[in-house]
Amino acid sequence: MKFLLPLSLSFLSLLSISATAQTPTPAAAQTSPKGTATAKFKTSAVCDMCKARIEKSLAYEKGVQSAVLDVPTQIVTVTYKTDKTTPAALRTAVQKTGYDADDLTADTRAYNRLPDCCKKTNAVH
Ligand SMILES: [Cu+2]
Repeated sequence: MKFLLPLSLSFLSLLSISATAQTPTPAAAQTSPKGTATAKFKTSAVCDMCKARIEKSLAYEKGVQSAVLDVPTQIVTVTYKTDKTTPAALRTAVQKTGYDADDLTADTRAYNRLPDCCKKTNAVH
């Protein structure tokens, strides 16, 4: 009977994963419940300082509810109010912070002000 325990445990965790996955996000969501949507785009962030810098500047953007950057993948996930801002405006905010956003290139002056460790010529670290 012992061998059944791990099995039923993993079955339970599978169940709870699918239960939570159902609720909020149809991946490329355009209209989630309260007029919010989620945008994801690739940045040129290379370290935790970049992460903090980008998340902070996005947090100050009008209409942004949350911004989370994943350093290993360089992808920032932004939840925003659709009546206050657009993915294009969010990408521009990232550019002005000194980072690329998808195919948009970082604002040169902001980029030049970044510390050396945050230059995009560095590997993610
Ligand atoms: Cu950095």
